[in-house]
Amino acid sequence: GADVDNETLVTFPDGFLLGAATASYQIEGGWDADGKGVNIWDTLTHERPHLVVDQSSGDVADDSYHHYTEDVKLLKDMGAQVYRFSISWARILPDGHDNKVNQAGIDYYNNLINLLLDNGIQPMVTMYHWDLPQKLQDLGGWPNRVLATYSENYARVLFKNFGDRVKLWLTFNEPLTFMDAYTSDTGMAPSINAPGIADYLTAHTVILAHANIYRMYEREFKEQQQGKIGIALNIHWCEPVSSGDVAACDRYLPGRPLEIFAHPIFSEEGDYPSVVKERVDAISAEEGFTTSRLPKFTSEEVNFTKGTYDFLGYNYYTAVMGQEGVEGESPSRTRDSGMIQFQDPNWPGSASSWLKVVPWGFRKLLNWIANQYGNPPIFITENGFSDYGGLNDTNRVLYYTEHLKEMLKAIHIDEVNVIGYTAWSLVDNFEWLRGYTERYGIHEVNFIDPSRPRTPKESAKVLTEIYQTRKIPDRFVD
Ligand code: PNW
Repeated sequence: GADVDNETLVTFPDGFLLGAATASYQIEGGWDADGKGVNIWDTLTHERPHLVVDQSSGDVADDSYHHYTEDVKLLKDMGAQVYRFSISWARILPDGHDNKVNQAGIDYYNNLINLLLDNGIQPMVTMYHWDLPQKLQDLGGWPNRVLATYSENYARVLFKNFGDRVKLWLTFNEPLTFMDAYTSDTGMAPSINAPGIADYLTAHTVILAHANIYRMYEREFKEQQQGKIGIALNIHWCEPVSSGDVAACDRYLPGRPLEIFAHPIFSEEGDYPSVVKERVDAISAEEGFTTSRLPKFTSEEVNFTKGTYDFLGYNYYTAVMGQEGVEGESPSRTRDSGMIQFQDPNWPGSASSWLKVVPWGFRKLLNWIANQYGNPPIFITENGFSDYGGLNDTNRVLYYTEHLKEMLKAIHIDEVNVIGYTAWSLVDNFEWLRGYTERYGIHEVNFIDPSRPRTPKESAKVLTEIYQTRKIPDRFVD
């Protein structure tokens, strides 16, 4: 590692971007306003409300559709340089297809983008953060490969309308999470139960869609617009239980989640990792499948997909322990991985059952990505902590300061190429199947008051200090 002084170690490099993140369905509301079409989260919350713990929905949420000027003010007051938000596909293309564009949707995002730029804040746009137009789900959703083409058509509408001003793009948010929306009928939208099959089909379509979008931008827009395109991936750090479990964690990292998406796009060979192909093909055969449950890329597709990135977006929240062994039903990705996972009971918790506080996992994972893929530029697109609400969010303050310190060690000591950071989330919002019970905001939102007032929590004040001084304050450094 590099030799660095204590002051540098807690300071953000020049040019490093700091900001906050949100997603359309979680904050916008206006679910049927001004010509927006129905998406799969509208359908789930309206038709199967029991799947959401408090039976709530994003119908109104933070009502950012009507209060976006307040969101921009919060960002401005914090000294944020970048705002990561997502575009609601069905607000732009109500039926999912590009034959019918909803001008009110275009106007909404134009107003938001222009206001951000007027305030010196760079927009970073996620094209897809889980709110698929229902009309495309009616065709089968992501397991249907035709969506790789429809996604490209949607992206073209975005580049045409916003690409003159938006220079940072993410094609997809956490495909690892939304492929699981096809593995259980009590899970996220569309909540379909086809584990070990529809999840792999989803991954395959999403990888091809990402590549289509990247190549289309290269052909039609890049020269003029000069933007950068990435994808926001997520994975928990996997800590081996013992030295005999290193291989199990290696299968978890490459075999299971992250590399399913990262290897075809970021590795030099391209394609799925061979450990994934071998295991899923072999286990499929053992289970009596004539065709492997893992779809195959042609060599043209491997070459077309390889290298379709300008940076890697990464969402870090937590870690797991991994051990050799088999768990999960047959067929399933869990079973395919040949690893048993659990979390150390000594790790501090949060309001979310899956989120334990493991800051050192962040540094280890950043190093793992850098080693695996030749140190690509990494943008931390999400990192955050949940509680049950309240302005005095001491545990969230600690979560942010500890994780930022680990990230700065990765940058300065390990020389990992991290280029930006957006905290999840700017505001309390609709936390998917946990409704409004788990809060991730650095600003509190009063969901009873129709004007949805926003109030800075202690964490917003500390992040403001950090963003303005561009260093971790002394009182958080030991
Ligand atoms: C991310 N898990 O989701 C999403 O990108 C956000 O929309 C979400 O609000 C945030 O993290 C907090 O949940 C995740 O179970 C959902 O491991 C679940 C998991 C991880 C990330």
